[in-house]
Amino acid sequence: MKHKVLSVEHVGIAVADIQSSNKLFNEILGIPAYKMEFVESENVTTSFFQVGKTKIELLEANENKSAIQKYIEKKGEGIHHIALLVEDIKASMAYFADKGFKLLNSEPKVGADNKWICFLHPKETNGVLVELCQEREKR
Ligand code: CMX
Repeated sequence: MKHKVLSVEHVGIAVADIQSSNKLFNEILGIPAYKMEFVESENVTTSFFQVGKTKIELLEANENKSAIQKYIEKKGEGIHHIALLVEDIKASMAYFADKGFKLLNSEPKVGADNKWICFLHPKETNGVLVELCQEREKR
């Protein structure tokens, strides 16, 4: 398999209070979140809104160790990452490793919404944290 991006799967937004942000994004998008989920591997609570073929993910930190807590302390609330749905996450990880990109995990890890995920360091991607993701049942 080769590295192939299928779509922008979601845009992740760091928020301080997910309950009030759920209400806000319900107003903005005209639809409620279709799910809320605690992601153990990342220490975050997430909610997802389906907007056409893509999604918006809200992320609230569960404890100080969380990447989201650190991000909000440093930069405030806002767009945290862009997730690309790839055909084969291992092939995409090999592709980026081969090109010298810094992968933030050496193996795909379990992320929110039933995905395998891997991040690329934002310092090498124009300051944008890029998440690669793949549906778990397709692996
Ligand atoms: N987008 C853009 N830049 C970011 C960033 C983000 N989301 N998070 C951190 N940075 C910047 C920092 O501000 C810092 O910039 P400066 O050097 O200019 O100050 C730089 O990246 C490096 O920061 P760092 O101190 O080396 O590293 P951090 O401890 O802040 O960690 C990162 C940054 C990206 C390595 C870490 O947040 C990480 O591993 N992220 C992947 C996991 C994750 O984000 N999980 C939460 C979401 C999970 C989900 O979707 O469910």
